[in-house]
Amino acid sequence: MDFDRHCREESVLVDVQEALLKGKKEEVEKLIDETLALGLPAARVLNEGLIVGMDRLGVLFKNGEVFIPEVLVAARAMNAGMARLEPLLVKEGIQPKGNIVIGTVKGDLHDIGKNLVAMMLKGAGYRIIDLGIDVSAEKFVAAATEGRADIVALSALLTTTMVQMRGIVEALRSNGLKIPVIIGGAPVTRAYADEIKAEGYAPDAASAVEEVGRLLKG
Ligand code: B1M
Repeated sequence: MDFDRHCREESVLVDVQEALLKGKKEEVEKLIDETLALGLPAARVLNEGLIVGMDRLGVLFKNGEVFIPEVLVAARAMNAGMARLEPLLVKEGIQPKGNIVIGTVKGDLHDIGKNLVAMMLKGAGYRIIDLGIDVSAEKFVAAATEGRADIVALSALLTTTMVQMRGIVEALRSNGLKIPVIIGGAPVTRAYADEIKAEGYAPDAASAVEEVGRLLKG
């Protein structure tokens, strides 16, 4: 009996990863409930189930083996799993890896890419303060201050709105906030990030997770 239970404890975490990769939201929820019924700590379920699953998905996405629809569906499943674990994680006193304020810049209504980035970062263990779309420099400054941001993340999809990023970096600095800024979105490049003195740039959601990790280490 104990042996069977031990085997299930090991395999259920792999099942969580697989269900996440397939984007099966209800299956993820059911498996998370099973892990908790087995008495696994929520932090272990998060780290060895959901986060490993998201890491695997990130690699597949980067290599072009899965595409945006699969990532969105998996991200939804991950959010459902996280919602199940969240109250227990708080009880277990697990600290998020850092606070990230994210938003799409003023004048820009595109949010699919920004949401993907936010979901991947959440999956990697960061606390996300999502300001949504059409966000002014003032709102970024206020949220970064109130949310004790470790990173400010800016998304833009239009050549006409990416120019807002410069003003946001300047507004943060002129308010004394030396928080690293990461930028991204289809028209955005590393050269542009360098030009406006944003510390980070990522071309896609999986790279954004790597870049944030690099910025927080540095
Ligand atoms: Co619009 N749109 N759109 N649009 N739209 C584009 C961006 C466009 C390229 C289409 C085209 O003409 N070929 C074009 C921009 C041209 C340009 O400026 N160079 C365009 C235009 C012109 C417009 C309008 C002006 C159209 C009009 O009204 N005349 C208008 C502007 C509205 C506004 O924002 N003020 C408009 C409106 C819309 C919709 C509202 C209809 C809708 C948005 C719905 C929504 O987001 N909820 C829409 C859509 C869907 C698109 C396309 C078709 C798809 C964008 C998308 O979601 N891609 C787009 C054409 C295209 O890209 N093929 C287009 C999928 C998404 C996962 O990718 O957002 O690039 P993406 O995110 C990626 C990376 O960029 C990166 O990671 C993500 C995942 O890998 N990334 C980051 C994004 N943010 C990041 C942040 C990071 C790091 C990485 O760090 C913080």
